[in-house]
Amino acid sequence: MHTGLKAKIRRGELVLGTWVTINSPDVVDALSDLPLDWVVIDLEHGPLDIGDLQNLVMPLRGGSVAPLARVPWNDHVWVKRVLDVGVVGVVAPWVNSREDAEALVRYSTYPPQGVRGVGPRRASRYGLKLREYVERFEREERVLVAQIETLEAVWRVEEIVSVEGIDVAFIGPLDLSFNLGIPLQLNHEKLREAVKKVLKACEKHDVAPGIFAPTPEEARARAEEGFRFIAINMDINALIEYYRRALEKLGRL
Ligand code: 3PY
Ligand code: MG
Repeated sequence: MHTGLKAKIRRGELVLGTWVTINSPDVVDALSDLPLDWVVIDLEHGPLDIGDLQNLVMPLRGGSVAPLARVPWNDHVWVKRVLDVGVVGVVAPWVNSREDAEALVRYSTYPPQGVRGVGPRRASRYGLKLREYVERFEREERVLVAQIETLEAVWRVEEIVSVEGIDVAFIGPLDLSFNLGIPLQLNHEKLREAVKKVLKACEKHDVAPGIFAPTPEEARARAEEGFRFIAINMDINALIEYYRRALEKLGRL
């Protein structure tokens, strides 16, 4: 899959995407006509499993929207399985240290440098493009996103972003707010301090800073702050928010 996402990130471009949690290819198919750079299909929270992931990435084949998967955990087996389905990137939750970041890189790298088993089923077009895939993927396509969402990750963010192979450090505001002891207080000073620290480390090590932004206004403000990999909301939240507002206007709420 030649999506060009890694090249855009390397050039320092702003890349916009969204989170997919609804188990229907229609959603991804509809999103594929929009000028999004990526979608993350979320296997951490919500009901999606590995077979669902494969069905959801199929409509993106040959298009310009790069499919990424968030794994349930930074885990060897999960990383291997999602890559074999044909995503170009992996988002790993709770990457808290240099060791966690190095593990993510190793899980997504073929031996002898890494420990990814060789069997890129759909990723290699069922073997038809095996040689091309194994030769190009890590260098030209693979996007590794380390989520920064704990106190430890913020302390150690410099170590995390200095690991070769990490392309994006992505703040998970919800988890981070809980882990900072300020649950759901997304405007709290402590969260703002953490955000600044992540931005600074990313700039120093030339890694793209990423964050989740629930509204377009917030996405714009985050881009102005320096974020380069921004999730503009999530499918199910966008849907619910639309109906909530509509029902409010119609006097039902
Ligand atoms: C979080 O907010 O914790 C996330 O992982 C996603 O943004
Ligand atoms: Mg999270």
